[in-house]
Amino acid sequence: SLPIRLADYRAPAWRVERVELDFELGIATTEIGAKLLLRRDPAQDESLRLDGENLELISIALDGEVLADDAYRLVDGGLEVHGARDGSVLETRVRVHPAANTALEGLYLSGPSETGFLLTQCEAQGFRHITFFPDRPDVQAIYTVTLRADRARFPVLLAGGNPDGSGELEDGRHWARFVDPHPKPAYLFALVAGRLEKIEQDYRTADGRDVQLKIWAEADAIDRCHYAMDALVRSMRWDEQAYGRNYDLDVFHVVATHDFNMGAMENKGLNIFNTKCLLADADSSTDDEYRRVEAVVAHEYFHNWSGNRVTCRDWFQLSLKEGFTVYREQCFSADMNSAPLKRIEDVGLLRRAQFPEDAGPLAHPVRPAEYREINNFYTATVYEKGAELVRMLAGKLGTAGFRRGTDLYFSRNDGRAAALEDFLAALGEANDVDLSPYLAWYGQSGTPRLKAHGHYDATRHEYTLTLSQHTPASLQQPRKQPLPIPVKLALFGSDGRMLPLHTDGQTDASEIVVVLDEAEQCFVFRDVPERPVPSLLRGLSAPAVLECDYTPAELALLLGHDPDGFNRWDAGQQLALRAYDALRDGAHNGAVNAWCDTLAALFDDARLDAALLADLLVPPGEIELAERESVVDPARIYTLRQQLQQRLAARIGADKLEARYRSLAAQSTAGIDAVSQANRSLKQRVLQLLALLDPTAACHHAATQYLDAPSMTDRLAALGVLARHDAARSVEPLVHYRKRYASDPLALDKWFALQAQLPGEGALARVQALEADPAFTLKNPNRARALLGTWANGNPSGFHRADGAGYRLYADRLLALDALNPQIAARLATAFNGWQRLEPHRREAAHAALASLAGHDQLSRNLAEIVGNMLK
Ligand code: DPP
Ligand code: ZN
Repeated sequence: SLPIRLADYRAPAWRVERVELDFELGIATTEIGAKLLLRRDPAQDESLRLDGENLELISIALDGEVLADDAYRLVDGGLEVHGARDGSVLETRVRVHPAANTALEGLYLSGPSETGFLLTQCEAQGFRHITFFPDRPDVQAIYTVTLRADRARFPVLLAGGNPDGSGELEDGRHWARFVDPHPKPAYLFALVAGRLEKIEQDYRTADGRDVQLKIWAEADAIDRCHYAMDALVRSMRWDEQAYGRNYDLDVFHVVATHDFNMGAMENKGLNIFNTKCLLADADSSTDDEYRRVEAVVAHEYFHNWSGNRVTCRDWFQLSLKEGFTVYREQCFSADMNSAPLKRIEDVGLLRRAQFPEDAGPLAHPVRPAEYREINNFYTATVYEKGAELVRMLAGKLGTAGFRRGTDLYFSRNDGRAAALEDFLAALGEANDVDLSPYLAWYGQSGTPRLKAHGHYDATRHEYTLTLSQHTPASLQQPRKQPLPIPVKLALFGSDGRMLPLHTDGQTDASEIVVVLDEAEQCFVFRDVPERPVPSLLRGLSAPAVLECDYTPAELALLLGHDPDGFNRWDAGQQLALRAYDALRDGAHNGAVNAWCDTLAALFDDARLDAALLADLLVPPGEIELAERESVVDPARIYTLRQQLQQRLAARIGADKLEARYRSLAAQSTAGIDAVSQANRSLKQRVLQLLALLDPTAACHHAATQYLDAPSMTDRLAALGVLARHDAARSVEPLVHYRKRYASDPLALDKWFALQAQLPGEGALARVQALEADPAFTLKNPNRARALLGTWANGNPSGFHRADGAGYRLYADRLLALDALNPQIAARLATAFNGWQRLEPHRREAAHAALASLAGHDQLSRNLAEIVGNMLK
């Protein structure tokens, strides 16, 4: 297939003003009638062309007349109709087969045929699997949807919009109708039909609308939806307060399914969630999962304005809604929890997932220039880097200025399909600043390297900071241009206190932002009493990699003294990288000692937040470490990182670790309040460190903790330590867990994932054994991700075996998965990212596996694009 290019965008020649859909629902077969009121762009004279895939056309009529065979033509991927004019009404009737739809795109069945329910997933292009339609986001229509089905088999019938009647039909069937008054693109259409239970709550918006909130799930899951409801109410309030955005329908439905390609989907008035991102309870969910539920519920709710009321002109603008909504969700989570911890989590994800993507063969700009399969562009770059770009703009405008800008953006673009330029224009105009230079960030891939060099003139008391930037070339963009990089900075004195800053423009702040918008620039600070230690790119003020010639002692000073938790953590991460390098190169121990000594002192600091301490005690992960190597040996990286942590554990000392563990364990509760979560987080980290020094003692604690655990977080933490340090002793609890949670798919996913993560060459055999477990299936995306995805993405030393056997098995599974679900196959295939930098044996084996995949002629467009880019 040919690539689709941003540069080729043209407004639609045909629009749909209203659409009436009629579903005759059945598990094996569903029939769909569609009635489209068409509008033609007078400036274009193309004949009508509608998208449609895997649709069996039963009948077609134009303006009430059945169409003759030569008046329409079924073509690859759609339908051409002759004779339509502005105001014409096209009626089609098609047949689809939900139970046979394993791709989980369009209308499909969740669960077994006898008991499961029907649902839809339309983003990005699923609607064309439901009916013939101009399936593009700049075609926005008013939807009237009527559902008909057997009442006993499908007691609950839901679609987006407001309810507009329901009733009985003959033969035990019933119907329900929904009207959505807000014009929307087809990707936001949704329906759900089946046996579902609900919880509900009334909500009154700030502008006075009464809304019924309903969360729906199957009987075994409905009791675990209360936390999501709580998060939904808090999200709705927050959006009213932070952005002045009110909800705009009389009902808001949320439905949970175990079978979902994504995390969740923001369909208008009918959000659909992967259970993984919706269910939460103390017995089966970890603290991370609680936070994830809160964040995803907020994310999908926030889309009602950033995505639905203002949608995207075309899929190249995907980050217009996703980057902005991720940013909104990040701020909400920061407000609900701890801002520094949230920032640590988000920057960790950015460095682990987005930076490697941006440096490898799949690199693409936040606004890609072309794609073959849009589903491959729901990436860390579009989401996470996109959110960082919004954060930069928000930082530049300040809270009040950013709000002025988003108010203008929403009011000016309400009901429209917008482009990224519209977003920057509104933010800029509302604040009288020209933000157009920031557009360059959206069009250029790669992570800029920011180099910093400081010079102190002791006689003039002047400090000169020279900043320079460089973005490594990529295949598509051999020449990168300088970008505007806001660098938030502070200067520290040798006593660890922040120095007041005096520049030409400003005075006396202790933290300022300078913007580097050329390849190199100098910034001068006056009245600096001593040679300062600069703290740069604070809060990660731009998605860049900082390269600064700090001494270990300078980083240790920042790690020990920075009043801001995130910046303290970030200094610690940089120092840990130095320590890692020293260990690897057999160099002088200065950095290792500085890192260990500073953390050992902080370990004893009773004022430090326990959750922050837990994060400080973790060095950068294996993927981040691999990013800095030109020749990657994952086994060696794993070993060195273990050694580094061992040094830290030894420096703190077994006695102190043991004592801290005991005191934290004595305070364990089942609560999900911040204090209880912090306790669990630190307790887990302390136990892991203890296990590196004294595995026998740690496993003894872990065995007890597994049995007594009042929460899933504690239970899994204990299981993880046992499985890593005493395989024999872990057998019994693993069997116990498997039995205890046999009927809880989400808890079983964690059981698969925990074992898939165990390091070393034995991982392959373990994965194969787990594939034989009766609960394993490639048909469920969560299960496939839990075992295969965790192994390939979250266990570098286990996946990258020197003999390449891991790659061969994985390529095999990708092929099998591709025949079922191309979106998931393509997503999992990205685990090969970075293969070109592997040491020669592994590189050759990875290349062979990729080449054998590329040689198959039945690959989906999804998988073919990823594999093809990987081999470019
Ligand atoms: N459901 C996905 C999300 O909310 C795609 N829109 O990010
Ligand atoms: Zn989203």
